[in-house]
Amino acid sequence: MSHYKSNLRDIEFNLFEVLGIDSILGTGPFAEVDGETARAILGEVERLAREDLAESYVDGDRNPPVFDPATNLAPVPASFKKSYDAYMASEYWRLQIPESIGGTPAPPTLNWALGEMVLGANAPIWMYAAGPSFASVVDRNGNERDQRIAQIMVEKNWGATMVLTEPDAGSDVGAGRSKATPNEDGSWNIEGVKRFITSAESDLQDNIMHLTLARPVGVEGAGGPGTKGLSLFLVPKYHFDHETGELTGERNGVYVTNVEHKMGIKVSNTCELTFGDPSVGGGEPAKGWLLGEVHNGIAQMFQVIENARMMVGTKAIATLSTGYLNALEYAKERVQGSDLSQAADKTAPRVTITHHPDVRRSLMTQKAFAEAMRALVLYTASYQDTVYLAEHAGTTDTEEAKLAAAVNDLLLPIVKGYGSERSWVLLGTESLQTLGGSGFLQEYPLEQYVRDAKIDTLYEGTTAIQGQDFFFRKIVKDQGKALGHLAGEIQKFLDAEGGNGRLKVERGLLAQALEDANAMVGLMINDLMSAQDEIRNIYKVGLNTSRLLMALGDVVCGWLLLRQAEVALEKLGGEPGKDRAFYEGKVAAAQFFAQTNLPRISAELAIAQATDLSVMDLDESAF
Ligand code: ST9
Ligand code: FAD
Repeated sequence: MSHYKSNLRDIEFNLFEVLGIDSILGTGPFAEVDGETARAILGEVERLAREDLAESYVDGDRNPPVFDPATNLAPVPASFKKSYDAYMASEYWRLQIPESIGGTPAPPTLNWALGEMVLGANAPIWMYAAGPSFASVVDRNGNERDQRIAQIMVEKNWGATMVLTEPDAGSDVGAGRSKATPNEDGSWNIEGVKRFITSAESDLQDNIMHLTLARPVGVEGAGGPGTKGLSLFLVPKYHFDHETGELTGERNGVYVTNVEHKMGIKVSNTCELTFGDPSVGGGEPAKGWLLGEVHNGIAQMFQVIENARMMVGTKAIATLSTGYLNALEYAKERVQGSDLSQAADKTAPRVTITHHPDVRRSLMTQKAFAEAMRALVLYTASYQDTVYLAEHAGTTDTEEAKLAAAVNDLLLPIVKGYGSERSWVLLGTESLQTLGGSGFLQEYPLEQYVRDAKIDTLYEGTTAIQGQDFFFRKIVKDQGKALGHLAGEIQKFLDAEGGNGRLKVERGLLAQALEDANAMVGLMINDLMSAQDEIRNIYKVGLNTSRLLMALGDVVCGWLLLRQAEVALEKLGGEPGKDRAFYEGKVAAAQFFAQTNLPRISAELAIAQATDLSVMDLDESAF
């Protein structure tokens, strides 16, 4: 039986009933994907995920790849290869890439909906299969040579990696020391050691393209300090003819020199990658080609990072959703104890644990967060749809397109930072907990979910980095434009009367939460301004960036659920038929989230208001 439990009904509710993506399907760039086709693809990917992809989830964990230092190889288990091959054979990965390199254009909303199911079933498949998506960044930023390389990467289904981190450069990417020296023939020699590189070795593909950040040396106008001095190089594992794509048979001097032993996602190889070390492999130089022949590495790499941050948030949320549905199934069958109202009667019949108030609280908490954060992912993707359509129409300069790009940017750290924190915590404290001691056993998928989801708060920028990105870049640097738009959307909802008066109390709670979150932003901006006179006040901001990220995540999620509840109430007012319970569940989740989470934001504001510098003043020895 599959570990993976999807929620296709809720995905379709988001896409078609709330976001109304039918209006953009079957026309313009999406001519080949109409509403009917999209629904068929969703159904097929759901089956694929539940059956073929989920099949190797456990085996990949119990029999992970083993690194062989003699050959520098780390093959994946056969079971995983079978799942990977099934995904590649399905060809659905083509929906994410441009036509010019072999893709079939589809809206990001549809792609992230599919992504949720693949990532929930077996996330490393999505990561190993990301070569074509990486190729789209090569295509977008490349010159003619690179655009041909991008096509080759897709034609040949090569793998690809994003290569930033070094032993002394994690969050601080700009501290990277790997260097690049130009050769006469236009290539560069890369030297250095990178750490923690995902998918840098496997036996799944004939070649791997490493998108590598390194600092040029001896080149005027390039290679300065920090992130801005980094350039992006295409460094293949094997050399190939840049026109035909045929492998030349020569090995490039970039070798995996270790594979990490990890807490989770063990089948996803996390590699130390050594460039141009004469003592490694055949001692060949590691040759790279400068992407687009421009020194703009960090900005180019951030195109990959933005996509990967969305991916990580979606992975976390997908795991929470399947975690919840596994917990729900267990709770409906597990008989334990009597109904609380009959607790005094020792002969009272035993009931399933879904009868216990605390289990109901826990299940509804899981449902509300899983559905809220799915809504968050797909709402964010709807801004990506707007950007995509503008790019296609050549109208990226319009106010609408610029705003959509900025709102997407604003929401990304919420998807990644808030999404991963809430998911990882709830998977442990609620989903696994629902199974009691059984949750701790490998017989059930929950313990693997918890281990596999922890990474989501760490890679692609830790939660602390997401909080800082959110406040300093997405709010302050943006001068509050995207945040103002989002707050305006929430205010519009508050001012409207939808929901037959049934959401009145919850509207009140949302209004208060929005006011508190706005006050928190105002407070932090004041602290930031005051730092111009008293620099240490910047610490007060730093003490609250993660808090703000989580608070605003709650506000947005609370709002998105209430918006859904309005749609559900309308449907319930008609003839919901077999969907009655589904819509009633939507309303209940929205009310529960508002009642149990939004009031906490007032307390978070009070904590932020009371922030002082005592933690910063304390001597390190007192910790
Ligand atoms: C990793 C991988 O962890 C884990 C899983 C891998 C799985 C891979 C497979 C799946 C991925 C598929 C992807 C396919 C791609 C498809 C694409 C399709 C189109 N937004 O603030 P400054 C830029 S990998 C955009 O001064 P510092 C910007 O250019 C490792 N750009 O920063 C800016 O210049 P300007 C992940 C941003 O103080 C410049 O950077 N590691 C953003 O120099 C400098 O900005 C991390 O994530 C942004 N949000 O450096 C590192 N932010 O201002 C985390 C910055 O002129 N650390 N830029 O525009 C950070 O993010 C740091 O804050 C820092 C600080 C490094 C940016
Ligand atoms: P550090 O940066 O040392 O952070 C340690 C702690 O300090 C964290 O809690 C952090 O939040 C905090 N901290 C650090 N700086 C600040 C600050 N300025 N303000 C506040 N708090 C701060 N990298 C790649 O390039 N490519 C990959 O494919 C890749 N895949 C990975 C896969 C796995 C399984 C893992 C574990 C990592 C991967 N990484 C990859 C690296 C990953 O992105 C980094 O681990 C991550 O960015 C954090 O860097 P670090 O581990 O060096 O932690």
